[in-house]
Amino acid sequence: MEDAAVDSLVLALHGVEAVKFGSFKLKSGITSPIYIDLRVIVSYPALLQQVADSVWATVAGVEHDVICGVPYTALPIATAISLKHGVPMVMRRKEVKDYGTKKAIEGFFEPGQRCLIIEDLVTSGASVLETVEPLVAAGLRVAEVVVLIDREQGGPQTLERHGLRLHAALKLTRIVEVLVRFGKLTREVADSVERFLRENQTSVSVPQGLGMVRRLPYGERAGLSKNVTGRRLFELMERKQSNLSVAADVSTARELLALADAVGPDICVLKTHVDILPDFTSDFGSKLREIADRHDFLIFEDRKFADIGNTVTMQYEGGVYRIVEWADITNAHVVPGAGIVDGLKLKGLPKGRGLLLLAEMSSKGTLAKGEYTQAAAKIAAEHPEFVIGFISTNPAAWVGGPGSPALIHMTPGVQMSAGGDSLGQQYNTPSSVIGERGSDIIIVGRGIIKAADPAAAAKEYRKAGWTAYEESL
Ligand code: 5BU
Repeated sequence: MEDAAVDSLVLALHGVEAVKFGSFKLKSGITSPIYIDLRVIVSYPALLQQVADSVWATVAGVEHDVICGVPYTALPIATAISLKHGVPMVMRRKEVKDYGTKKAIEGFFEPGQRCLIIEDLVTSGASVLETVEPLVAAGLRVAEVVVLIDREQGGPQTLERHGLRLHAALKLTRIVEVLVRFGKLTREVADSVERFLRENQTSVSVPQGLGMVRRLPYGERAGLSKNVTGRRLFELMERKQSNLSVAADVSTARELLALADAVGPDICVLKTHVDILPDFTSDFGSKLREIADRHDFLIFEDRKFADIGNTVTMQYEGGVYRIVEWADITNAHVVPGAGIVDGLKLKGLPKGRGLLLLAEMSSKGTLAKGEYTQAAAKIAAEHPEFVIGFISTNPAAWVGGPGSPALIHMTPGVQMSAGGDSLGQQYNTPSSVIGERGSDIIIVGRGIIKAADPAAAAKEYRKAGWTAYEESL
């Protein structure tokens, strides 16, 4: 927005006391030097139009198919935009808590359409998240939010962690600056507002009751999976009381087979990178299978396919490794689009194999976040017969939560204490991964294989992972 437009809007909002200064007791009990209440703008049609125009100008160029105002104050703003610019609107019913059984969204839309969220004021971002959740559950894609005023108390950061970008027409500090400049506010009050903002930052990492599906026991989830390997995995986790996967990144096939035998009793999945083994031979698969069957675990080749459908069919089945012959599970990036799943499915499904999609990665600076993660979740939901779940790092923070309980979340980057390595790996603890981040399986590599006694370390990780699971039920 141009400076003059900002000045005029701020003065108009101040003129109708939508923005007030003094000493106000908030719902939370905290005393705030500023009070913003935008409900009053419906009484001033010219101001409502000015607000709607400013909000609209803030998202010029942001693509969307429908808009949705966060009830109630933003509804007239969204309506004004809809009427002036001919954009269809949907409405979220605030009263319907259980959107599984009742209609939560009013208006016509097609699943997969992009919905732009319109809000009047963002403090923590919690109200926006409450509106986004049922929209996503109804099949809309949501990645962009526009707000008239960002109170600059942590809202944008929280929304970003949920894959949402916040565009703000006005920021609170800018409002204060304009009012000081026009002599409406003393420097002293302005300073107290700035201090208040600094000292009252919010953080909504996992909002209570939002995005979190009640965690069902692994055993119950077995019946929900539409894939044999997915079902087997849940069943064996329950039977064996283990949600531990060991990343067997040792230097030779010989060492790998010995490690599999040593940690076998404590794991649900052994994860391999066969392309690092100099002594790989064509009987590797059958040898590993024998150990897996004896100790009751599944084999996951962490191949991270990333090519077009036609190429991955050949890479999955052919070459030296013949992955589809011996690996129960493999994984794929979604960067090529859904065709990669169709390609792998062609070879894997007849053998009852399962696929994990890389929705997030554990490495620093990963680009697999936000809209990309949401796209992976959507592709998984569209292929339930073959996709058994995700590689993810914080599914509890996903828009709409970890998704269907039929899908499993496996998380790498796990050690007993948080930290990282010198090449960008980032570690979280078993209790954080399972208890707070909503994942189902911990994947542990160096924490176990570099331990003096890997078998003993596996037992410890198994206990930590399982205890965190039981506590989260
Ligand atoms: P570590 O030694 O616990 O850091 O090993 C982690 C393993 O998980 C290793 O085999 C990685 O290739 C693998 N991994 C990962 O660390 N992060 C990811 O996002 C994905 C796989 Br996908």
